[in-house]
Amino acid sequence: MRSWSAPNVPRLPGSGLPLRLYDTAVREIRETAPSGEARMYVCGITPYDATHLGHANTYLAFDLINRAWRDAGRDVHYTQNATDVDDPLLERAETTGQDWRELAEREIQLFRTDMEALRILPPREYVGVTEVVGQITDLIGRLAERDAAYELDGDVYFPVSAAPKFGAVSGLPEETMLELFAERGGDPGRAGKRHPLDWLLWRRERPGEPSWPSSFGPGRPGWHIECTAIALGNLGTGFDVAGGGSDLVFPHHEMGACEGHVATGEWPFARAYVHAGMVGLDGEKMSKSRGNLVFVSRLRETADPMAVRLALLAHHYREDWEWTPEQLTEAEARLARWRAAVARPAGPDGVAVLAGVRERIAGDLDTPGALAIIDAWAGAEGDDAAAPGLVRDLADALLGLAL
Ligand code: 5CA
Ligand code: ZN
Repeated sequence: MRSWSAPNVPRLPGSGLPLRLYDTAVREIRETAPSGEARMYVCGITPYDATHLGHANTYLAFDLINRAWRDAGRDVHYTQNATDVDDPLLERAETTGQDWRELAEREIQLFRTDMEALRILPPREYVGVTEVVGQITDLIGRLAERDAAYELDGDVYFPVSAAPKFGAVSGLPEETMLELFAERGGDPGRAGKRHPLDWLLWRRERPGEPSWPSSFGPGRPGWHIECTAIALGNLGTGFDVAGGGSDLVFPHHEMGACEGHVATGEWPFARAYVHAGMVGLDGEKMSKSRGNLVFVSRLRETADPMAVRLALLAHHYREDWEWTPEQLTEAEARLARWRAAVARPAGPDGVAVLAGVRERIAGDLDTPGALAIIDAWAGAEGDDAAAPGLVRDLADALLGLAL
């Protein structure tokens, strides 16, 4: 599919530091992308409703990674999917009397305009699942050749017993896995499965549902295999970062990593698993199924998208936090202060600001720390005539803020 348009990214003097990120799978902060092109896969939206602030916060975190790698001189190969056929999308289309394809296309288009407004760098490949069903069925075929697939009433499952690395990403005990699997699209209670945690690879056609032909009969893909196939097809194995919100650690990224491992024989599937925290509203995770949403497109009607971006940047990406309208008001005031400060003829030493912000970002994306450095600069006087231009450029290149 078409991606979205890229904002201009100014080049900064010198070079950024190697980026260190918290890896969910090893539970520590480590250096990423040690050599060559940096490769990243981020799980995209299920397009049945508009982009909310939780989505925006997650894509912003990976945008900062993209920008930090580029600043450190790396080429970045970034791939993202859109889950453009899935149960909640089909249900929403059904209850609202819309064609599921039109619903998906409309929400994907709104997502693109939201991402552009927030100045999120586009992926090189933006891939709808429905575009690559053939690649997905090929991958299921490879799993079947390795005895990592079995049939149950026409549906095809991955047997967890075929995955030697199962548990490596989330590190969770089986009891917790079972709970999360049931909450997040899995079917631990289905009779006839070999193990409750076996997961769906291919769902045979049900009446009224879209389907594609395959050697397992007509049907549609299971969720995890979609992202595994799209990541493998574009990035290969051993790519640098697999990412999404923390609600994807289990089962999605766990099961996807196992599919990649068993299909290719190579491990790790991704070198680092990076997860953004959950944004909530009124005490609950913001989610389409709960309906407690603040839409980016709605906020944009009255607010400067740069203020929305700055409000999100005020939180560390791994933090779980709750949205309040006051945070936007504070971000608007901060944005005005910064804009006034970069419009001055001179300010305090800009080179020190660049070094400080680079250091904070390289240390697991410490955006609150980076914002504090710019706050201090904006609040002080100085005679460095190059500083306002440099701070404007670094806020743009590293934080994605057009001041
Ligand atoms: N299509 C799948 C991934 S393959 C999916 O999870 N779609 S989604 O529309 O539900 O979420 C899109 C992205 O936003 C995912 O990375 C998800 O982890 C993240 N996300 C969803 N809700 C929130 C939230 N409340 N706060 C932060 N991130 C969220
Ligand atoms: Zn995914």
